[in-house]
Amino acid sequence: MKLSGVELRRVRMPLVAPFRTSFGTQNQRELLLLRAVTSEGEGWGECGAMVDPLYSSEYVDGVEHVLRTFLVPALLAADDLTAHKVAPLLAKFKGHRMAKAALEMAVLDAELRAHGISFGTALGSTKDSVPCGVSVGIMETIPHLLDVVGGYLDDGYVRIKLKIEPGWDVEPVRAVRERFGDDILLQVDANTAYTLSDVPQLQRLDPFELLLIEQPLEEEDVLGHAELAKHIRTPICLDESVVSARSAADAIRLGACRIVNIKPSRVGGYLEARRVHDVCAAHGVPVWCGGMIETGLGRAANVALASLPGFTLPGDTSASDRFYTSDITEPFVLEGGRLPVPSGPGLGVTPIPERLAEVTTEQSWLAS
Ligand code: OSB
Ligand code: MG
Repeated sequence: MKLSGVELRRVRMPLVAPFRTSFGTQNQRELLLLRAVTSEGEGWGECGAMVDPLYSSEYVDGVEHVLRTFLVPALLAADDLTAHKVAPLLAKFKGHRMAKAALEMAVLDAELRAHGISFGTALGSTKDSVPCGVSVGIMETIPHLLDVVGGYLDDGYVRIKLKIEPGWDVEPVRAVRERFGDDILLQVDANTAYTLSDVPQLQRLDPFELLLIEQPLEEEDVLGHAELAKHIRTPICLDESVVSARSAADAIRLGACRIVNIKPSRVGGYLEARRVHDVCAAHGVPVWCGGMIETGLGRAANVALASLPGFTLPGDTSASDRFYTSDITEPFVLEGGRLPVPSGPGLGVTPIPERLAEVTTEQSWLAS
């Protein structure tokens, strides 16, 4: 396969409600989409990066620059391109995993569409639908939080994840347990908002039988998580700290986590995400699929990944209407708490041209 060019599209989509995490509040999602045009046909990629480098060091303008200057030219120069060659061809450029992930996704989609194989089949899917959880932002008040959580439970979500930060942790968890009982699957995500001096406060979460606490400490503090694990009963799950299959293996070996959140964008793509899954499975470590407020394109690929056998916990693979009134693909709709794994070639979904045009704010074409 020969890459003829890549179309970069910056899109802006309003969110149904502001989404607040410990690192900031989002009112809209601005992201980069890629359309790879190859000798075998075209494919779509979506980049997980946000406008500001608050979740990780990558951000939309930076991604666009590194794609334009280094990553896309390196692939345009390759004569016999396959999705599995993307990471090796880009390996000399350090970091920029989200940019690399988006490019590999577009090439993989083109390749799979050309061969009539779905993402799920290519990655090793073992089921045709996946159970879904939902990530719930930090709210102004407890009553509002309870309304929102109640709404998601009515929708059928099988697992609730509460975003937490110092000052919004034990009380919201207690309130949700009191209102909805001990049987709901409940977990929390701190997005690095705590330090080891918060051990006493984090111990106060122990009685609530949470499934896990996600990324309490900073990204580089893997040893700190291993230390924290000795003092709290809630299982620690890493998100930001796991950037590759190797770092997942190291974190497990150090005792820093008992569960891993796999986000393909964070680890450099769907092929590395599968390797993270494999490493975790080999160690008996459950994984689940995280999210980056994806459009229907990224959501399709995430649902496919979440249908691999090691994904034994519900992911942040919520329906399109969790974030968007109107998606750019046919929307993903929750049925009995599950989403169907797309079975068509490649992603199995394609942007609806009029919808894509509506949300596109900038467009450019990169070719040699
Ligand atoms: O930490 O999982 C996270 C969204 C943006 C950045 C980081 C995170 C999140 C979420 C939402 O929690 C996940 C989703 O449903 O897309
Ligand atoms: Mg997280």
